[in-house]
Amino acid sequence: MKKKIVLGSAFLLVFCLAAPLFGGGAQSSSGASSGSGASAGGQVANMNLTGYPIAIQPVNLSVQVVKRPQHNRSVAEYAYFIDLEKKTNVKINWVEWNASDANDKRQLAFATNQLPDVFLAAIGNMANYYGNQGQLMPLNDLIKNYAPDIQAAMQTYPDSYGMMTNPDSGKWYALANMQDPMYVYLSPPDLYINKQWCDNLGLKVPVTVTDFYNVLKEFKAKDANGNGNPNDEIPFAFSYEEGAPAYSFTGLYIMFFPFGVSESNDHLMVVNGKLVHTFTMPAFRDGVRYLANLYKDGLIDPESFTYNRQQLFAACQAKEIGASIGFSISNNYGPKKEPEYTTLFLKGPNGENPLVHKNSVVGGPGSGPSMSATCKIPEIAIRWINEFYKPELTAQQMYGELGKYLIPPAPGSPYMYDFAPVPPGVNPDEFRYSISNGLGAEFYRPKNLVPVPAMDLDKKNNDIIKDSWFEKNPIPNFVFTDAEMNELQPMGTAINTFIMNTLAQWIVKGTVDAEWDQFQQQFIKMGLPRYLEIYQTAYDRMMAAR
Ligand SMILES: [Ca+2]
Ligand SMILES: [Ca+2]
Repeated sequence: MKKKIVLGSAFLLVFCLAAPLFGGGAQSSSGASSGSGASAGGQVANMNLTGYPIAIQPVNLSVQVVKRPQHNRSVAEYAYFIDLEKKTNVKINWVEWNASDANDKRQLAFATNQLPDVFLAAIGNMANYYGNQGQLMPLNDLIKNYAPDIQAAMQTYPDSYGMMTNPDSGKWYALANMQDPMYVYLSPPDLYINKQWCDNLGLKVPVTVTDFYNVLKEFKAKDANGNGNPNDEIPFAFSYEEGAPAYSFTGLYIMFFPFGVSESNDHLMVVNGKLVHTFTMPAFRDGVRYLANLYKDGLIDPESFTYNRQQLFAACQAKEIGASIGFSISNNYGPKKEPEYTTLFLKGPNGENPLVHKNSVVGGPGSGPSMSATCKIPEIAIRWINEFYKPELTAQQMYGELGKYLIPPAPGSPYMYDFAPVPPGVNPDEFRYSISNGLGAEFYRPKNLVPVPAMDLDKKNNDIIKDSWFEKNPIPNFVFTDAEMNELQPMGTAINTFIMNTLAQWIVKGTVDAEWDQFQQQFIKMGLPRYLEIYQTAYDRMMAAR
């Protein structure tokens, strides 16, 4: 049984749009149409199976990308895309969507079936759904026949097969994001503390959650920053949610790790081979009690429950905040305060090792490029997408054309490319966005492509420290059938809203013990057993396919 997924107001517009939105397809520059295309004869005849140009007669392809606020020009203007067009004979009509409304535009495009030929940006976990509706092109044979570099990448990162394979049909409707583990943050955010304040008060840097509590109490009671005012220190701040019933990017969930709960936004752990919801675990309740204690004693900034990440960073830089959560100390505190802070790797109340959630290396369903079923030149399109799985193009589209930021490797360098020093006073990220589309299409980064960027080094080193504490059975990115997805989506939204609201209340009001049993009963009534059953079915299927 297939239920329609409601796409909001998009359906209302179905009948208003008749003309094709995207000028893709098989028109050659000489004006000759190459016909119905997708059949082997037409386009393969206009294509070199290897080498360049890809298309013998020039062809047009419409390609959607996401444009972020940092991108200061059209994708068409980047030097490596101008080169690519000359080299391949594939003229691109770029369809650039702003990150802020890309979701709405994508939903509208699928609702009206007015689709660009290629989605270079990830279309996300609806890929299998759209594929089952016949709106996306199955890629299995195209990749096997025409895309040797994509095939090689998949063999190097074999988890991609599980993420790409549609459980309903076995078809691949979208590629998966494949980045070598050397470039991926394996662990969630970190906890930072002002070591200077500890020194000022003659305190050791905390090791356990109990130490952390005691140090925050001292920060509050005393003049930790030494400015003569004992009352201007805010001991601890974070960002709880950001516009969704989920932990923010700089999430509080890491505070459950010392209690033996590898909490994440899936709220799932594998215990004896079975998935368990963290909000049902006594150890999770211990963590809530601890956080409620911090709140009761005035150690948590109440604004932590309303800050988004930018507001948290601004507060950390403008106010006197002793501890906070983030991905880099300089992001949170700015370069001026950065030297005062250090990263904490908190252990449990009695010195137990933490249990740290481990992020997946290969992205979930729909995390890589895909092709619409209306693409008239699929063989040429897949050869064009294949170019992004070569080091040369993937490096340039992340870091700009060769010779500016990205440079050939120094003799003896282990990397395929190195970085040039950025001009003095220029932020490396701003510099690279001026010459590349950067984040907009970051879906393939093989091992040793470039050195780990400087801004990621601390985080990567923290991952190494946490290595032995990672959960032994990490939660994968889940792949669902259409039927599972239709049942899960409304249930998941209701459950996540319920639990995230409840957790905030438990911390602020200290009511977790009074409400725990009633909460568990209500959780069951909301469908928790069925919810876990669907996840367990998907999990077992994925483990069996390994
Ligand atoms: Ca104080
Ligand atoms: Ca002070």
